[in-house]
Parts: sequence; structure tokens; C-alpha cells
Amino acid sequence: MSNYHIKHLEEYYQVYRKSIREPESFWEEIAEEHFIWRKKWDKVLEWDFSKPEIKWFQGAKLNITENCIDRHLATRGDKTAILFEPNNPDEAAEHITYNQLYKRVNQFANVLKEQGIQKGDRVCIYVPMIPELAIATLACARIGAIHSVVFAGFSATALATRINDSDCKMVITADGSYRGSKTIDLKGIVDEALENCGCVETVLVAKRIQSNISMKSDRDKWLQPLLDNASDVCEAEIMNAEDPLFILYTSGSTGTPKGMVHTTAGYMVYAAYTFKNAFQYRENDVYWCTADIGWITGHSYIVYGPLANGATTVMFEGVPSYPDFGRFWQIVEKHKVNQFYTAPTAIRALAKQGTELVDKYDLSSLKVLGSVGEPINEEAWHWYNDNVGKKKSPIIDSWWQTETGGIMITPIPYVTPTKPTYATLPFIGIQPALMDENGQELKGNQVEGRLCIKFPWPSIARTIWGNHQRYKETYFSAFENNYFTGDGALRDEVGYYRITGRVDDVIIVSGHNLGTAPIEDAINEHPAIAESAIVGFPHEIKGSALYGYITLKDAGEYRNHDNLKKEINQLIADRIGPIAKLDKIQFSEGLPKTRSGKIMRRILRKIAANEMDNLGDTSTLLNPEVVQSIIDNRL
Ligand code: 6R9
Repeated sequence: MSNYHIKHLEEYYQVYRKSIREPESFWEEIAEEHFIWRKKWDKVLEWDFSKPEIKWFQGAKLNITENCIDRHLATRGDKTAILFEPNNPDEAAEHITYNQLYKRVNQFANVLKEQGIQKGDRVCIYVPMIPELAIATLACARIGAIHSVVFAGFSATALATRINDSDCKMVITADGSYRGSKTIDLKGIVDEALENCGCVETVLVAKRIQSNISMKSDRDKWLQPLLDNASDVCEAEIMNAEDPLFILYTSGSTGTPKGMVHTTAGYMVYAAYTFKNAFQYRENDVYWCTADIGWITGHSYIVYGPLANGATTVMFEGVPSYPDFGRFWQIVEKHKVNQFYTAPTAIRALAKQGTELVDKYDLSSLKVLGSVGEPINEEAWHWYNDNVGKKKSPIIDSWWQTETGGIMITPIPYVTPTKPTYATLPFIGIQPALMDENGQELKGNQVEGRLCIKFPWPSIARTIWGNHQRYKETYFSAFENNYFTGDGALRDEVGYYRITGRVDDVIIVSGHNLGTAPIEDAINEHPAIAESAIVGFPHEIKGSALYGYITLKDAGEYRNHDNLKKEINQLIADRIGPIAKLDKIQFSEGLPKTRSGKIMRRILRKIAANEMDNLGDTSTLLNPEVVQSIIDNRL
């Protein structure tokens, strides 16, 4: 038996060493024993980071949906695959069993075929967090169409850019979506986007909010009648290991979004293996990741990873604040969630509400807590650990990226001792390296540098759709023969990694390199402060100085801002040193965030530098309205 499920620390080290010494035989064993193949590979790995070219399991033939659905039918047919929890807590949850999922995916796949979609065609999926989103995704995979899921919160402009970039032939959407107490006219957004997209022939529309929308007669079709007439058996398209499975867009530090291309076999193997271990998933556990399927976290850890393991995966349509800030905890209690995976931004928002709403619910089912998306600050880590996990559920602070396809650095719960704000140890098969400015690898422990990965892993993105040159320049040119992540990290005295933030967020103040994350951590320790973001701005003497944007938990209580500013700088001086004190502190109602909850420091940096005419497109932000108020109150 291969080491599919790691259970203690010695085993981790032993398996890790094996995966580094003999990566090919290691991954071959995992692939061989835990997946079904129509044909096995001729070669496990072929790679060259200088081209760059990476191929895993070449020659193999498979369909990922046979691994995620068909093979479970014999043993888990009546087990819940997808547990759908609607936006409205009074609407019944839906338990979709593996048998039902099989039928629904096959029906949908047949509809796609009838509508002229073939292997290799791109299909844009712009659907809210309803079962059709997961089902449409899997249906594309069933017939070998390449899905491009676009988060159903993006604007018409952002949607059109993504549809055109990958020449999508079809858009799948819904009449609208629920978000807390609001409804969103999704179809209207699609109509607006498609005014600028010549490539789309068909729009399939799922009914969710029963709204009156206009349908363009030759282009738009209601989904349900088509599904009702479709057969629930659809032979899976046999795919080559390196055939693209999906495109997922991620924003670069400059330019248009990058359509990261993930291929079939390697992605499947890595998503499944990481899911099993990083969450210690056991049969009959109920697993919940709060991300949206529009992000990589949802692709790998709501859909493919869990289903490849025959797991029960919760899909939540709503938001953490509706009908109140206890919703997450109410859902954990209701469905007896065992593994809970969310983002630091959500944790901070919930922590701001105090503990009353957490204490109200029975969270004793929880075994593992996860964090992803940005560095988790010390305060949020402890709040999560104390109040949600009751100090008994390990927190896995998992670092990874759209480009990596799966979790790269993470504690394995009940295996790796955790340490607040540390993503700890590389996952099996992952070879991180820290580099100095001159491109030299920093060996040994207690070093800090730019985070690279030296060796390919099965789920690394293979290219940027339509722009291999950009792929090469962005990821493989900064450090020869290494994949460059764009993040900085430090390795502590025992070899644990701490992600210090994007290296483009490093600010050099009077010749000292300062990461924004530790400064923000220090500030966030102040009891009055909800959130903070630090950026650099040009300074005559220091080169760069620090500008802090800060939101308060309760603005009324701390009216004396001058005293508060002093306290903040004292905290920074205490935690980091006087060098990291802020030159300017601006209090604001909110911070501009991406739809996935990341603070848009790029915009804050421009405002701090007084470059307001050059803010770029702010329409895709979660809260574009805060930008103007920050500008108006600029110091
Ligand atoms: C999975 C995902 C990737 C960037 C990544 C890094 C940041 C993600 C993190 C983390 C510190 C963690 N990031 N997880 N930073 N600790 N546990 O979020 O993918 O949306 O592509 O973002 O997010 O900066 O480079 P993606």
C-alpha cells in the first residue's frame, strides 16, 4: 500500500523524504492505487523549467468524473456527495447523493453535447453557489470541454474580458442569485457582457430566483426543460493525461487577468491526495469549505478533491452575515461539520462581532479548521483557535495559489504541531526554496527570502491560456530553473515556513526591508482595531515611508484619534521596532477588497502616493464605494 493517508509526524518525514528522493515512483504508486485509469501512463514525469514544459502521467487515459463519481456508485451510491445549504436558512438543505450526482451530471453533459459543445471547446460558467454550478463544472469535464468558471460577482466588463480571452462558445448562468437579503440580476450582467463577445453562441440559464428576465430567442435557453429531456447516461470522454481540464483566471500584478490552464491527470491526483491528508478526511465526515467555486479553492477543495475521495462536501449559497453573523456556526451545528475551511478575512469579520454568536451553537463536531487566501494574523489565529476550535481542533494554515492547483505548504492536522501564523512544513512532494535578491538559494534555517519551488508537482498550471511567453516570464524567469511564487517567506529554526506576503508588498524604509504582514499583525493586536493595511509611499529621506489604512471595530469608543495613533505606533515599536512606525495613519470605514476578500494594496498604494488619476479598474472590487471615501479623507 502506498502512503495515501499520513497519520503521524515520523510517517510524514519518511513519506516526504521518499517523495523527494524518488518523486516518480512515489507519485506513480499514489496514482496507481487510488484512481481508475482507462490506460496507464508511459512516463510519469517529463519536465524542463527553462522552456517551461511540464508533463505528468503522459500517455495515460482517463476521465476525472469517473474518478469523482462513477467509481463511488458501487460503495457510496446513497451517500451524500454534495450537501447544498441555501442562502435562506428556512429553505431546506438539499442532499445530493452520488447516485443522483451521476444522473444530474450525465444529463447536463448530454445537454452540452446537444447544444454543440465538443471536446476542447471552452465553456464559461457564471453561476452562483447553487448545485448547478458544481454539476455544470463536472458536466464539462465529462465530455472533455474546458470549463472557465468566472466568479458570479464579477462585473460585466470583467466577465467579457474572460469570455473573450479564451473564446468561450457557451455561457452557463442563472436568472439571478441570492446574496444575503439582496438578489443580483446575473442574467442582466451576462447580457451586458455579451454585447462585447462575438464568440458566444448559446447561453443556458438555470432558474434560481424565478425572476422575469428577457431571453434572446436564438441564443438563450432555459436549462431545466433541456435537462428534463436528456438521458441520464453519458459515456465519459476519454481524455489524455495532459488535456486541459479547466482555465481559471487570476489577476496579475499588471495587465489582463491570466488564464491559468490546469490539465487532467496530475491535477486530479494532487487535489485528491492533498484533500485526504490536509483535512484528514475520514469516511462519513462532513467537510465544508466556505469558498466560492469561482476560485481555485472551490475547484480543488469543494469539487474535485472531496469528490475524488468520495467525501460529503457542503456547498453554501449565502454569506457569513445573513441572517446574522452566527450563520457559519449555525450551519456547522446543523450539518455536524467535521472539517471547516475558510479565509482570514472571514475570521476577522466574525471576530469583530465578539463571541456571543459562536458560543450559541454546538461546534463539537469540528475536528479540523483551515485557513487560506492570505497570511492569517496572530489575533485572528487565536480567536479562531480559542472560540471556534475550543483549542482542540488544529488550524491548518494552508499556503497555495491558483497556479499551484493544490495546497503546497500546510500543517497536516494531528500530525504537524501548529504554530500561529506559520504554514509550517511543505506538503509531500513539494520542494520549496528561499532565494536572496541575487538569485542565490538561502540554505539552512532562520533565513528569509523569496519563495520558489524547485521541482514540479503534479498540479502545477501548465501555461497561461494563449500566452505561454507570459507564463515563462511571470513564473520561470526571476530565478533560473525555479517556479517563482511572488511571495516572500521565512524559515524558522525548525524549518517551519511563514509566508510574509507578496514580495511586491515589501517596503524598504531607510534601507530596512519591512513586510507588511507583521506590521499589520502588530496593529491588529490593538483592541480597537478591526483591520489594517500598510503600504509604502515616497519619502524624501527614508526612500519609502509607511502609510497605514485602519478600520476600527467601534468608531465611537475611540474618538480621540491622536491618542489612538500614538498607541498604534507604540505597539509597532514594541513588536517590530521603531523603524516600522507609521508616518501616516488614516482611519476609514472599510478597505478596498477583491471579491475573494484580499485587500487591494495596489489601490491604497496609489492613493498614498497621490496618484489618484491612475487607480485602474476598481469596478471588480467587493466594495468599490470605499475607494472614494478613502480618497476624500486622504492625509
Ligand atoms: C489558494 C489561493 C494566492 C496568494 C498567494 C499568497 C496568498 C494564500 C495563504 C497566502 C499566506 C496563506 N495566500 N494562502 N498567504 N498564507 N495560507 O488563495 O489562491 O487566490 O491564487 O492567491 O494568496 O500571497 O500567492 P490565489
